[in-house]
Amino acid sequence: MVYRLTYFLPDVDSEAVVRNSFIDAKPRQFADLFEDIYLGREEGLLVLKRLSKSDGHYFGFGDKVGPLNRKGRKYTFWNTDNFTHHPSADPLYKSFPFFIFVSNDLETVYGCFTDYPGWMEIDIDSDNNRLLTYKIKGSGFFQYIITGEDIKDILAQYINLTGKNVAFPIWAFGYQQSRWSYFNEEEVINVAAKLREKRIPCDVIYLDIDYMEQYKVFTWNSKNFPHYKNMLEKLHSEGFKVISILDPGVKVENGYEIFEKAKGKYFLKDKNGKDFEGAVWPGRVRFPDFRAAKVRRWWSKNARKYLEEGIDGFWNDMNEIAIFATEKDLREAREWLESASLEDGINLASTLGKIGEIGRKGHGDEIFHIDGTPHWKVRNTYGLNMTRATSEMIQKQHKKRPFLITRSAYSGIQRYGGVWTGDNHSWWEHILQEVIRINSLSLCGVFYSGFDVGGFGGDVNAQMLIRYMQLGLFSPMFRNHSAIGTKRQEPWEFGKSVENILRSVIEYRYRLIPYIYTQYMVGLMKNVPLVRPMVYDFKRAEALSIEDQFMFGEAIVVAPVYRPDVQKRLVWLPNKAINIFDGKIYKKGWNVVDTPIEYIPAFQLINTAIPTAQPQQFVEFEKIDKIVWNVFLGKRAKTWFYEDDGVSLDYKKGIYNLKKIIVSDKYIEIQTVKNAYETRKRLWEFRIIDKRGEMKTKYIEVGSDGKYTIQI
Ligand code: MIG
Repeated sequence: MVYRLTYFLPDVDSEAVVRNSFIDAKPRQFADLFEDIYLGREEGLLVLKRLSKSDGHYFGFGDKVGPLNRKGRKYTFWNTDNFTHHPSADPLYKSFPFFIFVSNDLETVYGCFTDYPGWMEIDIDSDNNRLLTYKIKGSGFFQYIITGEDIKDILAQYINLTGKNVAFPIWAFGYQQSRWSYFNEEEVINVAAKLREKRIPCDVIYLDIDYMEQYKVFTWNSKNFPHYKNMLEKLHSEGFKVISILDPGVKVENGYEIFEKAKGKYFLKDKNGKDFEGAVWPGRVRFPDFRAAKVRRWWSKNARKYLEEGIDGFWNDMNEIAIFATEKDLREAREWLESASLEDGINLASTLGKIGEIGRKGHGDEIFHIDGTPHWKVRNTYGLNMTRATSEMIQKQHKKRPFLITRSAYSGIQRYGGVWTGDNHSWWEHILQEVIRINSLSLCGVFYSGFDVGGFGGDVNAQMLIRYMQLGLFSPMFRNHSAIGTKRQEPWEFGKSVENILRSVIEYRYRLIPYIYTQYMVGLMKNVPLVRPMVYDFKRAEALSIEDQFMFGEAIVVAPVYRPDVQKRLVWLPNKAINIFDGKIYKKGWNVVDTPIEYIPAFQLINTAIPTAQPQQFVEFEKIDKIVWNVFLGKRAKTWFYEDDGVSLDYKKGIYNLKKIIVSDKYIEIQTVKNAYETRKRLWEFRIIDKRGEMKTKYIEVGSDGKYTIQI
């Protein structure tokens, strides 16, 4: 059940909640969970709750860094371009003020979504006193308390409240190559050619800010991309998709069409009602007010031209909003420096520090939306509404699945697109950190997420790149991306032997495409994320406190390597399992496993079946003519096989093909549950491995429809 608590009527709507699937309630109804012990209205609103029952774990909060269990710390929700993700960096790019509490005895579970799009702080018992503190700058908020069976149930209800994930196209599950920047069309084409020549599978190539003329949004740099249409055509003919970056800041320049059209009409305002100005890449810019529907329509019309010319999707960057400085900031900074002297000592340090912080302060008080709403009340939804603009256009007008990722987001973003975690680093520590972040994003309803594989900032080395890539294989979005000025990290950058390892890592991803796509699409229908913490599937004490392993779909336990030169690592298995790379069988419970450089520990649980295919150079599902099922069998395995056109929104109308597969020690049964999408006939090979590691092989031809049974 979803209950809504009202802590004074809010004067802004985040638009995160799309369904009235809740019941209005009073805090005292939750006496078994918590008790409201204080409500204060000093400089905003402060609510204190004392936990009634037991101690426990708190999961969620999206892209926040730190441990998977969010307990013992205070978090700020105020979307910020915060690019050094040290262990306590906060606030970050996104705001997902949703957590799921699980008591240590696993008996009590509930979700808590505090829906407020302005500045907010949530303190999860940092005093170790069973206290939860919610503080907003603003007059009121709604809080949704979700009760239910378990994490799965709570998450499904949260998604029911905030909206279903829109499906990504199937090619979004292929490997993706990016760099800030591939500077001109030759470079883009060379990277693409090299991938094909070296037979390193890849589906997507990215264009970063340098494809634009002076960083002007909706332009092409005519010197470096004079024949961009030919470039796009060539890339498409070789099976690549191309994603270009969109930054919200529109350059102030007379005669620049986008600017001319929007000035005085579509931009955020300053306190005098003039268009607000700041500095980002292009220099002086103004920012579209994406909260207004007319602005979203104008923006998406421009984006549409890009799509018509052959761009396949967008990554929405700098939309926290990131602002390097305003005129006022510069004036102030000059004054500070003017009056500074060496004698200031500590004050000099803080003056310089203050100047360094200008880009992160958010300018909430200085910006106003077209309808008069101060920016600080709705800031956290800016990136969401920017993404919504293009997403609604692509879904409604093109009737296609949007490929849209965004750096800044708020709860509900899953209706419009996915996210990446922003500017991580080539640091060992960030491998584990990204595991935690994508798992936490899943628990906030975002099923398509990714991180810069290899690390964005800093120089990666061979071993770290391998470990990063091996984790990327098991994340929803598998994209290698790095920053300007850092060591290059395309798969061939570290010599032949590393290239060979990385090729086989990427090939393994393509082997898994039938599994990944089925798990993702069936997951979408059932509101089950592709990537999830162990405790999501296994309600056991061990699982509750594991943050360095996770489930990739229903069958695979992934145990990344996140330190250099590791020889072995500890893995907890909820059941007997087989290493998917080397076939070694492990017992249920704690195991010490080898970590050779060629692969990270990943295990198929007993009584599961994984459909695989021969790796392709890019995803072409309809061309797959054989499915190899890897079955690790105790008594009985049951699973699904899903297929559709991979790109349209028809799946929402039920236009797909779904088969139910049961493998037991006596027979295999395949049943077509839905045949609304016609599939080709394929050979299905079942490789059934039993507990002792012995394998039996069976073949069946499977068509679009029908029921198939064979004896073993
Ligand atoms: O602050 O467009 O997160 O992926 O390469 C730098 C340049 C701006 C930040 C993005 C990153 C992108 C970069 N951008």
